[in-house]
Amino acid sequence: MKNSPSIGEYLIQRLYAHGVRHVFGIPGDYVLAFYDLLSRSKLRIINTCDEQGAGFAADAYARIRGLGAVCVTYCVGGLKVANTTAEAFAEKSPVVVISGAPGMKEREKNPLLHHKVREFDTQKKVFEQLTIASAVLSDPQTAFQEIDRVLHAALRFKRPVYLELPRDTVFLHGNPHHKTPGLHERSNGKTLVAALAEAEEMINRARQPVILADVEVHRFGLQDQVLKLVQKTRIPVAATVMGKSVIGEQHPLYLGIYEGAMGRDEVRQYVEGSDCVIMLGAFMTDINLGIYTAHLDPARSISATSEKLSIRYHTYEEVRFKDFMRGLVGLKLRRRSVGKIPRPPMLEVQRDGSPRRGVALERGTPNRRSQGTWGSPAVTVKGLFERLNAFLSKKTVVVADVGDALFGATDLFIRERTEFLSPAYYTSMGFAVPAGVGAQLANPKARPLVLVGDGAFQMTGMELATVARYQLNPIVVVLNNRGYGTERHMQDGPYNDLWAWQYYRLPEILGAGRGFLVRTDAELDRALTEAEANTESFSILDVQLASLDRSPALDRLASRLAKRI
Ligand SMILES: Cc1ncc(C[n+]2csc(CCOP(=O)(O)OP(=O)(O)O)c2C)c(N)n1
Ligand SMILES: [Mg+2]
Repeated sequence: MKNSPSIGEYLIQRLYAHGVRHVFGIPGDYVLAFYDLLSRSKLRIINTCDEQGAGFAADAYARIRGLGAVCVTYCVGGLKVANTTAEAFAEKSPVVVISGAPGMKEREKNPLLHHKVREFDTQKKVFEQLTIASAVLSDPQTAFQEIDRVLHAALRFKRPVYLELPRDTVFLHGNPHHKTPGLHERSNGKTLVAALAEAEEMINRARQPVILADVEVHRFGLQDQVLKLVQKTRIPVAATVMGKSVIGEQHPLYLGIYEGAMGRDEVRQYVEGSDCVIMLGAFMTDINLGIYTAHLDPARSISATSEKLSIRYHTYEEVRFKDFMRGLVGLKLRRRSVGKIPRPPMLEVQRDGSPRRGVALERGTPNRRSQGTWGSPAVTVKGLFERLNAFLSKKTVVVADVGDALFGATDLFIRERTEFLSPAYYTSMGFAVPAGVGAQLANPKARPLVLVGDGAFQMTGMELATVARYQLNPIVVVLNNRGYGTERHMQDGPYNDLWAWQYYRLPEILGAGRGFLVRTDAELDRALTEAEANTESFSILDVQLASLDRSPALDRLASRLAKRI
């Protein structure tokens, strides 16, 4: 079978064909052979400090480019990406987990080899639970087919997959007669027509239709279709937290984020008062729906996802999400004259921080505007987000970690579509710094604005070393409230305290980057201006906040969660 590529080569070829250009990970002896192949291929290896960092980076990369890859050694590396793979599964991100493993010949007589947990297939069994498809590439006869099957599943379902490469099969040649199948899947034509007819009738009859755009619009690259639908019909559009930024948030028909009773009241009333909610790619999670406080009546809804299409109480089988979306845009839909829609109060903070008109981040904890060291008021969470909002540009991709970084960021106005990344549903801390690495490599034109709490930063913030190594230039804002602030508002105790790092001094250790200590509004303005000008390296802003200060959005959430514990 010499004329065919080796199993390792074929895997690399297929990843490249699907748009992957970088593979994140850390080598180990079980995967060294494949690393050698990778290093001689068109794919670039990105070495992170820790496998979890590689997993989060690959997840962010996959969200932007449509497929990402992480490559690790057996168990000690593989099990470290179990959490990031779980996140990719829960939030629909197509990450290919490639793990090295003991060779098939080494497995005979079940010896105790290093890194083995219980059985040789223990890691594979773990990943079966965390992925949509998996395979051990142990047989050269079927390996190519298995690679195609597994990658197809990642692309079809936008979920992670697992490929295990025993170290003695990497260089074996696969089936020379193998033909890579296309990815095409068709809708059932008649069902599609019937579904579109029902949708047309329902939308045209509706008094106040509204579009609710969610995560799958992003994952399936259907942002243009949603925009066309909105432009053509002038039906207002809201997004969920998971779908945040699928439509540019400055669009005149954009209502804001719908999060049930957790979000802004005007948006909730508009969506829940609608007699036809067109839910596109909607993923009904508790955070998305404001801890199940949302009231969406199926009798008044159209819901299309990659897995299911329902209109009122009817379910249509075999209709692809993409076909339905394209069909919707092509329908004869009534063009609405836009009445009064509850536009989000626009933030009009000038880049220099003044004058402020119509500031939107309403409510929140009363501003304790204590005087900072040099007469400028101390920074508050609310003030921080107002300034960040004015700071965003078309090139910014906002990457928000769990905690007030995420809650505060939901109220930001993202200029362009699809420029907001966050683990808003699975909510694993430690995402943002490594995700910033993945995001910038996936789209080198974008500059990540990484928003991260001090607790989350202590988990994976040292991936700034990876940032330095690959000469990336994110602006990292550490919301330093000396503890697990989000939890303090639900139930406080010494377990929510953190050791106070001097985050702004990390550039000294890393030998790269610029650090800023930020205590006042004036220091914040100066730091943001200088960070923006510093395109040569990363910048880290250590923003010191009062430990109980919080964003208006967290205010809304905390009061709801507190009632549930
Ligand atoms: C990996 C992980 N561990 C624990 C939690 C539970 N948790 C949710 S928010 C939070 C505190 C976050 O602290 P920090 O990053 O400092 O952000 P802050 O809430 O202070 O803004 C914790 C511990 C989690 N979501 N993820
Ligand atoms: Mg904190």
